[in-house]
Amino acid sequence: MRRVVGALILFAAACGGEKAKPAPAADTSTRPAPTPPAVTGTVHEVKMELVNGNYQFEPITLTIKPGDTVKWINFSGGPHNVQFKKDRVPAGADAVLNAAMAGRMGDLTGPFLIDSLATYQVSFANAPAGTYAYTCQPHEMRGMNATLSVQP
Ligand SMILES: [Cu+2]
Repeated sequence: MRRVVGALILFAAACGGEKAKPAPAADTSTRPAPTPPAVTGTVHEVKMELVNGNYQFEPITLTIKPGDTVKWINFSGGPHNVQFKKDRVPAGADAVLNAAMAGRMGDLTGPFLIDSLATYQVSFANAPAGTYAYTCQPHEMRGMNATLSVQP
């Protein structure tokens, strides 16, 4: 048994480095884990990154189907977050988004992603079709803005 555990540790160490996933949170007693949002539909990844001095979402535009999930990844230059622009989302989207955004810091505002490769997922189940503009609060003035469209 001990040998097996040792092999697993070696394996984990060998795989360390980029894209290392955090170990499964077996210990939930030390801090309250936010309720993981339900993943629905296709998962679309959007990087949050700093490239050549530019803070950006990549891709900067994205088209998804109703019910898909968008997963933002703190790739570089964080902390980042996702804040939808209240006056630039479809009518009726506010309530759906606020319900779908775990750990919100405010209206339509996701938490800061601090750890490298930390992710934040939002399900667009029941979200109305249309274009959603969003920004990263820390870097809004640096032009870190993007849109996604929900198209049936
Ligand atoms: Cu940012």
